[in-house]
Amino acid sequence: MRRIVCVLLAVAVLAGCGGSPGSATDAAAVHVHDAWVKAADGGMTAAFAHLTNDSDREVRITSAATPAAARVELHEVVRDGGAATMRPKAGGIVLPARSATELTPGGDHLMLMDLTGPLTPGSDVEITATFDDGSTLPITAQVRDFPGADEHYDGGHHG
Ligand SMILES: [Cu+2]
Repeated sequence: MRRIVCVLLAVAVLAGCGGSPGSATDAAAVHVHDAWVKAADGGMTAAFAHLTNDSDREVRITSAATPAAARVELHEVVRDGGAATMRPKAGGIVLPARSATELTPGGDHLMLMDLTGPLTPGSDVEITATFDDGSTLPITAQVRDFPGADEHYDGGHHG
């Protein structure tokens, strides 16, 4: 009898973890690879990474924060005419089920606004990404020299 109770308890504990290991929250479903930030003396810069969503559902990054910047915006790059312009991405960054998403120069990225200090190559920046369900994913991004990612920022202005 005691043995049966123990087994039932074990099952209850597993069920309490969501039943699907590693994807109980949106953040737990996502893995980060090769995260990096473009080196900058101040002002703004961008962070990039490879993100994989290993779950069977779409998840969405809705905000991000870092001690290295006053605030972080989620940006997309749009081409109007020849010029590439970046702007806040409406609704955040969507990571489709069972797929990889790249935050890359010329594409979606995390924009670090009003840096609190210079970001020098070789150092690390800790970024926290927050998902639609409120779960958070810590991202360690390595600072690198990079000559591109200089898209014009329209600052949300229109016209
Ligand atoms: Cu940007």
